[in-house]
Amino acid sequence: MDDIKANFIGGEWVAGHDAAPNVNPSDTSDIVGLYARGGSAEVDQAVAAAERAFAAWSRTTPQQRHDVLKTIGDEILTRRDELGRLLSREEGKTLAEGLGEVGRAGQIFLFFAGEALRSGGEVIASTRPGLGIEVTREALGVIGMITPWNFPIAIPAWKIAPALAYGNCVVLKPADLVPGCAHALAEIIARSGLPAGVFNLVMGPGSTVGQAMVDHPRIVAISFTGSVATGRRIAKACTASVPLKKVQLEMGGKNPLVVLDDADLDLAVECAVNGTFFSTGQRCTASSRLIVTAGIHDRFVAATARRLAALVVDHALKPATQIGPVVDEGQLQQDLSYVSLGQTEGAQLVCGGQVLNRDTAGFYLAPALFTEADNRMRIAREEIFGPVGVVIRVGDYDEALAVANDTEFGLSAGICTSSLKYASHFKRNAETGLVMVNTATAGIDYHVPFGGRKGSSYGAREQGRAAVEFYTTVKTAYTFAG
Ligand code: UN1
Repeated sequence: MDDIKANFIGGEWVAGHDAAPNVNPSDTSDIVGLYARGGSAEVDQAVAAAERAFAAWSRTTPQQRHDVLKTIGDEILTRRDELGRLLSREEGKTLAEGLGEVGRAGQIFLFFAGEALRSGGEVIASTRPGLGIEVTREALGVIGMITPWNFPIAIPAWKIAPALAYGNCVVLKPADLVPGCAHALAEIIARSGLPAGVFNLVMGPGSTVGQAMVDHPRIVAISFTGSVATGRRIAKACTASVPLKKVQLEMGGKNPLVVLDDADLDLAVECAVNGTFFSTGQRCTASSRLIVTAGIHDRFVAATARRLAALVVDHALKPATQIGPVVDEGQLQQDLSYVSLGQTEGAQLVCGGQVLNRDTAGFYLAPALFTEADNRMRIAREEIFGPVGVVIRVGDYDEALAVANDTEFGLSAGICTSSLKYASHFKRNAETGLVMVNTATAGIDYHVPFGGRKGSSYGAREQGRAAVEFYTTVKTAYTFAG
């Protein structure tokens, strides 16, 4: 039996009560490792350690915080190949995608190393004589982070890095399915010079570890990325708890990619294939609705179907692979049930949607494309989170925009067009946090705000300079100087 990878609490590696195997979705006979599972006792210990560490950490100099974050970022980038392999092995995205994600995680730590040095405030004249006002930002305290399986290192990085940069302490619970990258990140953080207790890792299921974090009275804020149903439950619990918790939620999407008659066809197909199917469609930014005007519709569908048929779906670590497996059996069953639902609802399955057998036993699904879909169908309204594209035919730009916005979600929206007029109008009128012109709805930069509107996101934006909003609280200080 392998060594059990332990939780990291108060600067020590602590075994859980229990351990679970981390299974490779490309090859279920390959066990990545055995990972400890904690419970509410471990969450209590982690929060206590983080609280003890907070007073000193929140008063460290920006230089100290910069140096720690830079050390973490540098090690991630130096070990990019090894960590990228681990990521692809445990999550199933292709090696190129795994390497890209690890690079992103490293750069996020370097970005926030810089931000630690740049934090400042404002001095504002009072409306009353003799008074001066300073507006400054302070760390919150102990922050709980609950992260999903689809970005096992980038999402933990974009929550942890700003939290530490602004002087907070952290308890991280990574997705139970993919603890490997979070554990590797904890090892890197453990030797970065960060004082004991500032960062803690408690692995395990959301129903126990996540719940204990959400219920914990000494956790002051929760940042969560995951499903809508869980996000809503977390928001309720955070606003019902005493004291109230600050909460940030990044949840689902049903992101539209509009393709207009005047689009560059090759570019539009590229955007659709990348946005809808890369990372096996398992991105909250995936273009799961392809809204196509009538004049280009048939050419677009034919070219996209040809591209899909040629994509190599196989083991994530094989160099030729373009689409890795679905993450696990449960997700595969969900994808398959939407493929059959789409047919029942009357959409036409143009290609894909069937389970594929490969040399290794994994969860392989042929990328599926539906046409003749109506925006009222469930396949056009619910997030599938798999390699399933849904084409909706529309008459013109106005109808395309109306359909694009007719959704409970609002994360990302894209348009492929050569018209400046339509591109500009779409940028202003898409009801989303991200808007993409002639580029895929998924795949974002690490140094700018990320987040959505409506049912996709709640609370302050993540990433870039916007991250300061969630990870600090504002203090307005008045001084009477006579
Ligand atoms: C991306 O599209 O590059 O869970 C990032 C997700 C998002 C991140 C998407 N929070 O898919």
